[in-house]
Amino acid sequence: MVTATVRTGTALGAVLLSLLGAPANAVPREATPAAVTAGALPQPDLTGLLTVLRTAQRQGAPGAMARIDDQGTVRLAAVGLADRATGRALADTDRFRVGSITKTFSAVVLLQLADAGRLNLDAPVNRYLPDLLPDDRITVRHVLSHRSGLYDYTNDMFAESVPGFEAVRTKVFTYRQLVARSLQHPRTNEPGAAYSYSNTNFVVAGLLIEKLTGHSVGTEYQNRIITPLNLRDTFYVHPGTLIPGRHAHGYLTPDEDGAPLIDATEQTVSWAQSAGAIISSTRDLNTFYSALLRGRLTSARRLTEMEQWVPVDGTQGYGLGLRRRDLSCGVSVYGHTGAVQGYYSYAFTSKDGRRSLTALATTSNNGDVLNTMLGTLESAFCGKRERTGSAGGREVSVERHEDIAPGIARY
Ligand code: HEL
Repeated sequence: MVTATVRTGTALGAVLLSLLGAPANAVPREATPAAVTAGALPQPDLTGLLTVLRTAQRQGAPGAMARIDDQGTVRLAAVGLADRATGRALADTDRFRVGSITKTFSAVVLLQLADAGRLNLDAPVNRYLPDLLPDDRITVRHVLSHRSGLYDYTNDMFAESVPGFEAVRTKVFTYRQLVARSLQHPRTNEPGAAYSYSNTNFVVAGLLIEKLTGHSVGTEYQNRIITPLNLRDTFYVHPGTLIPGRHAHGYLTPDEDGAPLIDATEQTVSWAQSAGAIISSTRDLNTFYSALLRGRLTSARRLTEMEQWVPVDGTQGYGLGLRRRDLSCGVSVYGHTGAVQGYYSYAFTSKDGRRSLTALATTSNNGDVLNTMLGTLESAFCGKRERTGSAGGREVSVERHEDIAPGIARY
Protein backbone atom coordinates (compact mmCIF):
# COMPACT_ATOMS: atom_id res chain seq x y z
CA MET A 1 0.00 0.00 0.00
CA VAL A 2 1.29 3.44 -0.90
CA THR A 3 0.30 6.17 1.46
CA ALA A 4 1.06 9.78 0.70
CA THR A 5 0.07 12.59 2.97
CA VAL A 6 0.70 16.14 1.90
CA ARG A 7 0.28 18.97 4.33
CA THR A 8 0.93 22.57 3.47
CA GLY A 9 0.04 25.87 5.02
CA THR A 10 -1.08 26.92 8.46
CA ALA A 11 -3.84 25.32 10.53
CA LEU A 12 -6.50 27.55 8.99
CA GLY A 13 -5.37 26.93 5.46
CA ALA A 14 -4.19 23.43 6.14
CA VAL A 15 -4.43 21.10 3.22
CA LEU A 16 -4.50 17.40 3.79
CA LEU A 17 -4.41 15.13 0.83
CA SER A 18 -4.21 11.45 1.60
CA LEU A 19 -3.96 9.08 -1.26
CA LEU A 20 -4.27 5.42 -0.46
CA GLY A 21 -3.27 3.84 -3.71
CA ALA A 22 -3.84 0.21 -2.80
CA PRO A 23 -3.78 -2.66 -5.26
CA ALA A 24 -7.20 -4.28 -5.30
CA ASN A 25 -5.84 -7.43 -3.68
CA ALA A 26 -4.46 -5.52 -0.71
CA VAL A 27 -7.95 -4.59 0.39
CA PRO A 28 -10.41 -7.24 1.61
CA ARG A 29 -13.06 -6.56 -0.98
CA GLU A 30 -14.58 -8.52 -3.79
CA ALA A 31 -12.18 -9.09 -6.67
CA THR A 32 -12.76 -6.80 -9.63
CA PRO A 33 -14.13 -8.52 -12.72
CA ALA A 34 -12.07 -7.79 -15.83
CA ALA A 35 -14.58 -5.63 -17.65
CA VAL A 36 -16.92 -3.49 -15.59
CA THR A 37 -18.46 -0.11 -16.21
CA ALA A 38 -16.37 1.57 -13.54
CA GLY A 39 -13.26 0.00 -15.06
CA ALA A 40 -14.08 1.83 -18.28
CA LEU A 41 -14.29 5.19 -16.55
CA PRO A 42 -11.39 7.60 -16.81
CA GLN A 43 -9.04 7.71 -13.84
CA PRO A 44 -10.26 10.22 -11.23
CA ASP A 45 -8.62 13.64 -11.43
CA LEU A 46 -7.24 14.05 -7.91
CA THR A 47 -5.61 17.38 -8.62
CA GLY A 48 -8.93 18.64 -9.96
CA LEU A 49 -10.70 17.26 -6.90
CA LEU A 50 -8.40 19.12 -4.56
CA THR A 51 -8.83 22.30 -6.59
CA VAL A 52 -12.61 22.01 -6.22
CA LEU A 53 -12.31 21.59 -2.46
CA ARG A 54 -9.95 24.55 -2.17
CA THR A 55 -12.31 26.67 -4.26
CA ALA A 56 -15.21 25.79 -1.93
CA GLN A 57 -13.01 26.79 0.99
CA ARG A 58 -12.18 30.11 -0.66
CA GLN A 59 -15.89 30.69 -1.28
CA GLY A 60 -16.67 30.37 2.41
CA ALA A 61 -16.70 26.69 3.47
CA PRO A 62 -14.57 26.26 6.60
CA GLY A 63 -13.85 22.69 5.48
CA ALA A 64 -14.40 20.42 2.48
CA MET A 65 -13.56 16.82 1.77
CA ALA A 66 -14.16 13.99 -0.65
CA ARG A 67 -13.70 10.23 -0.73
CA ILE A 68 -13.63 8.06 -3.83
CA ASP A 69 -14.04 4.30 -3.49
CA ASP A 70 -13.06 2.63 -6.72
CA GLN A 71 -12.98 -1.15 -6.84
CA GLY A 72 -10.82 -1.46 -3.75
CA THR A 73 -8.83 1.74 -4.15
CA VAL A 74 -9.66 4.56 -1.78
CA ARG A 75 -8.76 8.16 -2.48
CA LEU A 76 -9.25 10.83 0.14
CA ALA A 77 -8.91 14.57 0.16
CA ALA A 78 -9.74 17.08 2.86
CA VAL A 79 -9.07 20.78 3.28
CA GLY A 80 -9.72 23.26 6.07
CA LEU A 81 -11.18 22.88 9.50
CA ALA A 82 -13.55 20.54 11.29
CA ASP A 83 -14.03 23.02 14.11
CA ARG A 84 -13.34 26.74 13.88
CA ALA A 85 -13.40 27.08 17.67
CA THR A 86 -10.59 24.60 18.32
CA GLY A 87 -8.80 24.84 14.98
CA ARG A 88 -8.93 21.06 14.49
CA ALA A 89 -8.32 20.13 10.86
CA LEU A 90 -11.10 18.32 9.02
CA ALA A 91 -10.38 14.59 8.94
CA ASP A 92 -11.67 12.40 6.15
CA THR A 93 -13.34 10.12 8.69
CA ASP A 94 -15.33 12.91 10.36
CA ARG A 95 -19.06 12.33 10.55
CA PHE A 96 -21.56 14.91 9.33
CA ARG A 97 -25.26 15.56 8.70
CA VAL A 98 -26.26 14.25 5.28
CA GLY A 99 -29.55 16.12 4.75
CA SER A 100 -31.68 14.73 1.95
CA ILE A 101 -29.37 11.79 1.29
CA THR A 102 -31.64 10.42 4.03
CA LYS A 103 -34.36 10.25 1.37
CA THR A 104 -32.64 7.31 -0.31
CA PHE A 105 -32.54 5.44 3.01
CA SER A 106 -36.29 6.04 3.47
CA ALA A 107 -37.02 4.93 -0.09
CA VAL A 108 -34.99 1.74 0.39
CA VAL A 109 -37.00 0.83 3.49
CA LEU A 110 -40.26 1.30 1.57
CA LEU A 111 -39.01 -0.63 -1.45
CA GLN A 112 -38.01 -3.50 0.83
CA LEU A 113 -41.55 -3.44 2.19
CA ALA A 114 -42.83 -3.51 -1.40
CA ASP A 115 -40.52 -6.46 -2.07
CA ALA A 116 -42.07 -8.21 0.91
CA GLY A 117 -45.57 -7.62 -0.49
CA ARG A 118 -46.45 -5.26 2.36
CA LEU A 119 -46.73 -2.10 0.24
CA ASN A 120 -48.16 -1.36 -3.19
CA LEU A 121 -46.32 1.59 -4.71
CA ASP A 122 -49.33 2.49 -6.83
CA ALA A 123 -51.80 2.45 -3.97
CA PRO A 124 -53.04 5.74 -2.57
CA VAL A 125 -51.14 6.92 0.50
CA ASN A 126 -54.54 7.23 2.17
CA ARG A 127 -55.02 3.45 1.92
CA TYR A 128 -52.28 3.05 4.54
CA LEU A 129 -52.80 6.36 6.35
CA PRO A 130 -56.54 7.05 6.12
CA ASP A 131 -57.41 10.72 5.62
CA LEU A 132 -53.83 11.90 5.90
CA LEU A 133 -53.90 13.60 2.49
CA PRO A 134 -56.72 15.61 0.92
CA ASP A 135 -56.55 13.70 -2.37
CA ASP A 136 -56.97 9.92 -2.71
CA ARG A 137 -55.19 10.02 -6.05
CA ILE A 138 -51.77 10.67 -4.44
CA THR A 139 -49.92 7.35 -4.53
CA VAL A 140 -46.83 6.12 -2.73
CA ARG A 141 -44.96 6.30 -6.05
CA HIS A 142 -45.94 9.95 -6.50
CA VAL A 143 -44.57 10.73 -3.07
CA LEU A 144 -41.24 8.92 -3.61
CA SER A 145 -40.72 10.66 -6.96
CA HIS A 146 -41.74 14.17 -5.80
CA ARG A 147 -44.83 14.18 -8.02
CA SER A 148 -47.49 14.37 -5.30
CA GLY A 149 -47.91 18.14 -5.53
CA LEU A 150 -47.58 18.45 -1.75
CA TYR A 151 -46.17 21.88 -0.95
CA ASP A 152 -42.72 21.99 0.67
CA TYR A 153 -43.32 23.43 4.16
CA THR A 154 -39.60 24.24 4.52
CA ASN A 155 -39.99 27.06 1.98
CA ASP A 156 -41.77 29.11 4.65
CA MET A 157 -39.84 27.70 7.58
CA PHE A 158 -36.46 28.84 6.21
CA ALA A 159 -37.53 31.95 4.28
CA GLU A 160 -35.14 33.77 6.64
CA SER A 161 -32.22 31.45 7.06
CA VAL A 162 -30.82 32.12 10.53
CA PRO A 163 -34.05 33.11 12.34
CA GLY A 164 -35.81 30.23 10.60
CA PHE A 165 -33.16 27.80 11.73
CA GLU A 166 -32.96 29.11 15.31
CA ALA A 167 -36.76 28.84 15.58
CA VAL A 168 -36.63 25.08 14.92
CA ARG A 169 -33.13 24.12 16.08
CA THR A 170 -34.33 22.43 19.28
CA LYS A 171 -37.96 21.83 18.29
CA VAL A 172 -39.47 18.37 18.09
CA PHE A 173 -42.21 17.97 15.50
CA THR A 174 -44.53 15.08 14.85
CA TYR A 175 -44.74 14.01 11.23
CA ARG A 176 -48.37 15.01 11.20
CA GLN A 177 -47.53 18.54 12.33
CA LEU A 178 -45.17 18.84 9.36
CA VAL A 179 -47.77 17.50 6.93
CA ALA A 180 -50.30 19.96 8.38
CA ARG A 181 -47.90 22.83 7.62
CA SER A 182 -47.73 21.69 4.01
CA LEU A 183 -51.50 21.40 3.70
CA GLN A 184 -51.93 25.05 4.68
CA HIS A 185 -50.83 25.77 1.10
CA PRO A 186 -52.36 24.87 -2.24
CA ARG A 187 -50.76 21.90 -3.88
CA THR A 188 -48.20 22.63 -6.59
CA ASN A 189 -49.61 20.21 -9.19
CA GLU A 190 -52.11 17.47 -9.81
CA PRO A 191 -51.00 14.06 -8.52
CA GLY A 192 -48.42 12.60 -10.89
CA ALA A 193 -48.51 15.57 -13.25
CA ALA A 194 -45.14 17.18 -12.51
CA TYR A 195 -41.93 16.90 -10.54
CA SER A 196 -41.83 19.37 -7.68
CA TYR A 197 -39.24 18.68 -4.99
CA SER A 198 -40.79 18.73 -1.52
CA ASN A 199 -39.61 17.54 1.88
CA THR A 200 -43.26 16.83 2.67
CA ASN A 201 -43.09 13.77 0.44
CA PHE A 202 -40.45 12.12 2.56
CA VAL A 203 -42.20 13.05 5.78
CA VAL A 204 -45.12 11.06 4.37
CA ALA A 205 -42.59 8.30 3.62
CA GLY A 206 -41.58 8.30 7.29
CA LEU A 207 -45.20 8.02 8.37
CA LEU A 208 -45.66 5.09 5.98
CA ILE A 209 -42.59 3.33 7.37
CA GLU A 210 -43.83 3.71 10.93
CA LYS A 211 -47.37 2.65 10.06
CA LEU A 212 -46.36 -0.41 8.06
CA THR A 213 -43.68 -1.68 10.41
CA GLY A 214 -44.87 -0.46 13.79
CA HIS A 215 -41.32 0.80 14.41
CA SER A 216 -39.59 4.16 14.30
CA VAL A 217 -37.74 5.03 11.10
CA GLY A 218 -34.50 4.88 13.11
CA THR A 219 -35.14 1.24 13.96
CA GLU A 220 -35.93 0.42 10.35
CA TYR A 221 -32.81 2.19 9.02
CA GLN A 222 -30.77 0.29 11.59
CA ASN A 223 -32.20 -3.16 10.94
CA ARG A 224 -32.52 -2.96 7.17
CA ILE A 225 -29.51 -0.89 6.12
CA ILE A 226 -27.07 0.22 8.84
CA THR A 227 -26.50 -3.18 10.48
CA PRO A 228 -26.50 -5.31 7.30
CA LEU A 229 -23.99 -2.99 5.61
CA ASN A 230 -21.96 -2.49 8.81
CA LEU A 231 -22.21 1.29 8.52
CA ARG A 232 -20.34 2.19 11.69
CA ASP A 233 -20.58 5.97 11.23
CA THR A 234 -24.26 6.13 10.40
CA PHE A 235 -26.83 7.22 12.98
CA TYR A 236 -30.37 8.45 13.32
CA VAL A 237 -30.42 10.21 16.69
CA HIS A 238 -33.67 12.20 16.37
CA PRO A 239 -34.65 14.02 18.55
CA GLY A 240 -31.12 14.13 19.96
CA THR A 241 -29.12 17.19 18.93
CA LEU A 242 -25.56 15.82 19.06
CA ILE A 243 -23.52 14.04 16.40
CA PRO A 244 -21.94 10.95 18.02
CA GLY A 245 -18.14 10.68 17.97
CA ARG A 246 -15.67 12.72 15.97
CA HIS A 247 -17.49 14.96 13.53
CA ALA A 248 -17.23 18.02 11.37
CA HIS A 249 -18.94 21.16 12.61
CA GLY A 250 -21.35 22.67 10.11
CA TYR A 251 -21.61 26.42 9.56
CA LEU A 252 -24.72 28.12 8.26
CA THR A 253 -24.10 31.19 6.10
CA PRO A 254 -26.36 34.09 7.16
CA ASP A 255 -28.40 35.88 4.51
CA GLU A 256 -26.68 39.19 5.29
CA ASP A 257 -23.43 39.66 3.38
CA GLY A 258 -20.42 39.60 5.66
CA ALA A 259 -22.29 38.38 8.76
CA PRO A 260 -20.35 35.73 10.70
CA LEU A 261 -21.05 32.05 10.08
CA ILE A 262 -23.36 30.31 12.58
CA ASP A 263 -22.24 26.99 14.07
CA ALA A 264 -25.36 24.92 13.26
CA THR A 265 -23.94 21.52 14.25
CA GLU A 266 -26.28 20.89 17.15
CA GLN A 267 -29.92 20.60 16.20
CA THR A 268 -32.75 18.06 16.32
CA VAL A 269 -33.30 18.15 12.53
CA SER A 270 -36.87 17.39 13.56
CA TRP A 271 -38.08 19.62 10.73
CA ALA A 272 -36.77 16.92 8.35
CA GLN A 273 -36.60 13.52 10.14
CA SER A 274 -37.12 10.86 7.43
CA ALA A 275 -36.54 13.57 4.80
CA GLY A 276 -33.12 14.57 6.09
CA ALA A 277 -31.92 13.72 9.62
CA ILE A 278 -29.32 10.97 9.10
CA ILE A 279 -25.69 11.38 10.21
CA SER A 280 -23.01 9.49 8.29
CA SER A 281 -19.50 9.59 6.81
CA THR A 282 -18.01 9.59 3.34
CA ARG A 283 -17.02 5.93 3.75
CA ASP A 284 -20.48 4.79 4.81
CA LEU A 285 -22.29 6.74 2.10
CA ASN A 286 -20.03 5.23 -0.56
CA THR A 287 -20.75 1.79 0.88
CA PHE A 288 -24.49 2.50 0.94
CA TYR A 289 -24.88 3.73 -2.65
CA SER A 290 -22.52 1.08 -3.99
CA ALA A 291 -24.58 -1.63 -2.27
CA LEU A 292 -27.81 -0.12 -3.56
CA LEU A 293 -26.70 0.05 -7.19
CA ARG A 294 -25.21 -3.43 -6.95
CA GLY A 295 -28.61 -4.75 -5.98
CA ARG A 296 -27.79 -5.67 -2.40
CA LEU A 297 -30.60 -3.74 -0.73
CA THR A 298 -33.62 -4.41 -2.92
CA SER A 299 -34.72 -6.86 -5.56
CA ALA A 300 -33.63 -6.14 -9.13
CA ARG A 301 -37.24 -5.28 -9.94
CA ARG A 302 -37.45 -2.63 -7.22
CA LEU A 303 -34.07 -1.16 -8.15
CA THR A 304 -35.33 -0.80 -11.71
CA GLU A 305 -38.37 1.01 -10.33
CA MET A 306 -36.12 3.33 -8.31
CA GLU A 307 -34.44 4.16 -11.63
CA GLN A 308 -37.58 5.21 -13.51
CA TRP A 309 -36.54 8.82 -14.03
CA VAL A 310 -38.75 11.86 -13.91
CA PRO A 311 -36.98 14.69 -15.78
CA VAL A 312 -35.71 17.39 -13.43
CA ASP A 313 -33.77 19.49 -15.89
CA GLY A 314 -31.45 18.89 -18.82
CA THR A 315 -28.90 17.01 -16.77
CA GLN A 316 -30.84 15.35 -13.98
CA GLY A 317 -33.58 12.86 -13.33
CA TYR A 318 -35.32 11.83 -10.12
CA GLY A 319 -36.30 8.23 -9.49
CA LEU A 320 -37.69 6.96 -6.19
CA GLY A 321 -35.59 8.71 -3.55
CA LEU A 322 -32.70 8.58 -6.00
CA ARG A 323 -31.14 11.18 -8.28
CA ARG A 324 -29.48 10.60 -11.62
CA ARG A 325 -26.94 13.17 -12.77
CA ASP A 326 -25.53 13.29 -16.28
CA LEU A 327 -21.98 14.54 -16.24
CA SER A 328 -20.15 16.49 -18.94
CA CYS A 329 -18.26 13.38 -20.14
CA GLY A 330 -21.49 11.53 -20.87
CA VAL A 331 -21.30 9.39 -17.72
CA SER A 332 -24.42 9.21 -15.53
CA VAL A 333 -24.11 8.76 -11.78
CA TYR A 334 -26.71 7.80 -9.17
CA GLY A 335 -27.18 8.98 -5.63
CA HIS A 336 -28.45 12.06 -3.84
CA THR A 337 -27.48 15.49 -2.64
CA GLY A 338 -27.99 16.96 0.79
CA ALA A 339 -28.38 20.46 2.18
CA VAL A 340 -28.90 20.82 5.90
CA GLN A 341 -27.83 23.83 7.94
CA GLY A 342 -24.03 23.80 7.89
CA TYR A 343 -23.52 20.93 5.46
CA TYR A 344 -23.68 20.42 1.70
CA SER A 345 -23.09 16.89 0.51
CA TYR A 346 -22.97 14.92 -2.74
CA ALA A 347 -23.02 11.09 -2.70
CA PHE A 348 -23.12 9.33 -6.07
CA THR A 349 -22.02 6.06 -7.59
CA SER A 350 -21.54 4.61 -11.07
CA LYS A 351 -24.22 2.48 -12.71
CA ASP A 352 -22.49 -0.69 -11.55
CA GLY A 353 -21.83 0.73 -8.08
CA ARG A 354 -18.10 0.17 -8.37
CA ARG A 355 -16.91 3.76 -8.25
CA SER A 356 -18.46 6.00 -5.63
CA LEU A 357 -17.84 9.55 -4.51
CA THR A 358 -19.03 11.34 -1.42
CA ALA A 359 -18.10 14.99 -0.98
CA LEU A 360 -18.88 17.42 1.82
CA ALA A 361 -18.55 21.15 2.33
CA THR A 362 -19.12 22.36 5.88
CA THR A 363 -21.30 25.30 5.06
CA SER A 364 -24.74 25.87 3.56
CA ASN A 365 -26.89 28.71 2.26
CA ASN A 366 -24.01 29.50 -0.07
CA GLY A 367 -24.94 28.78 -3.68
CA ASP A 368 -21.39 29.29 -4.93
CA VAL A 369 -20.12 26.50 -2.69
CA LEU A 370 -23.02 24.23 -3.68
CA ASN A 371 -22.25 24.68 -7.37
CA THR A 372 -18.53 24.36 -6.89
CA MET A 373 -18.93 21.04 -5.10
CA LEU A 374 -20.69 19.66 -8.16
CA GLY A 375 -17.19 19.70 -9.64
CA THR A 376 -16.21 16.83 -7.32
CA LEU A 377 -18.44 14.55 -9.40
CA GLU A 378 -16.75 15.70 -12.60
CA SER A 379 -13.29 15.07 -11.11
CA ALA A 380 -14.26 11.68 -9.70
CA PHE A 381 -16.06 10.22 -12.72
CA CYS A 382 -14.88 12.19 -15.76
CA GLY A 383 -11.19 12.49 -14.90
CA LYS A 384 -8.90 15.18 -16.20
CA ARG A 385 -10.58 17.06 -19.02
CA GLU A 386 -11.96 20.36 -20.13
CA ARG A 387 -15.00 21.12 -17.99
CA THR A 388 -16.85 22.88 -20.78
CA GLY A 389 -16.77 22.64 -24.53
CA SER A 390 -16.72 19.71 -26.83
CA ALA A 391 -16.81 16.11 -25.61
CA GLY A 392 -16.83 13.43 -28.24
CA GLY A 393 -18.20 15.89 -30.76
CA ARG A 394 -21.01 17.08 -28.51
CA GLU A 395 -21.17 20.44 -26.80
CA VAL A 396 -21.48 20.11 -23.05
CA SER A 397 -21.52 22.50 -20.17
CA VAL A 398 -21.58 22.04 -16.45
CA GLU A 399 -24.87 23.34 -15.15
CA ARG A 400 -24.78 26.43 -12.99
CA HIS A 401 -27.55 25.82 -10.50
CA GLU A 402 -28.68 22.94 -8.36
CA ASP A 403 -32.19 21.50 -8.30
CA ILE A 404 -33.29 23.30 -5.20
CA ALA A 405 -36.48 24.38 -3.57
CA PRO A 406 -37.12 28.13 -3.77
CA GLY A 407 -34.96 30.10 -1.38
CA ILE A 408 -32.82 27.16 -0.28
CA ALA A 409 -29.56 28.87 -1.16
CA ARG A 410 -28.64 32.44 -1.98
CA TYR A 411 -26.80 33.06 -5.22
S1 HEL B 1 -32.91 21.23 -0.48
C1 HEL B 1 -31.97 20.43 -1.77
C2 HEL B 1 -31.44 19.16 -1.11
N1 HEL B 1 -32.37 18.82 -0.08
C3 HEL B 1 -33.46 19.73 0.22
C4 HEL B 1 -33.23 19.43 1.67
C5 HEL B 1 -32.08 18.61 1.22
N2 HEL B 1 -32.85 20.47 2.51
C6 HEL B 1 -33.65 21.43 2.90
O1 HEL B 1 -34.81 21.44 2.62
C7 HEL B 1 -32.93 22.47 3.71
C8 HEL B 1 -33.66 23.69 3.82
C9 HEL B 1 -32.90 24.84 4.44
C10 HEL B 1 -31.46 24.94 4.11
C11 HEL B 1 -30.87 26.29 4.47
C12 HEL B 1 -29.38 26.15 4.36
O2 HEL B 1 -28.86 26.34 3.26
O3 HEL B 1 -28.76 25.79 5.36
N3 HEL B 1 -31.36 27.30 3.56
C13 HEL B 1 -32.06 28.35 3.95
O4 HEL B 1 -32.35 28.57 5.10
C14 HEL B 1 -32.46 29.29 2.83
N4 HEL B 1 -33.20 30.43 3.26
C15 HEL B 1 -32.89 20.16 -2.92
C16 HEL B 1 -30.79 21.29 -2.19
C17 HEL B 1 -31.24 18.04 -2.10
O5 HEL B 1 -30.24 18.13 -2.79
O6 HEL B 1 -32.08 17.15 -2.23
O7 HEL B 1 -31.14 18.19 1.75
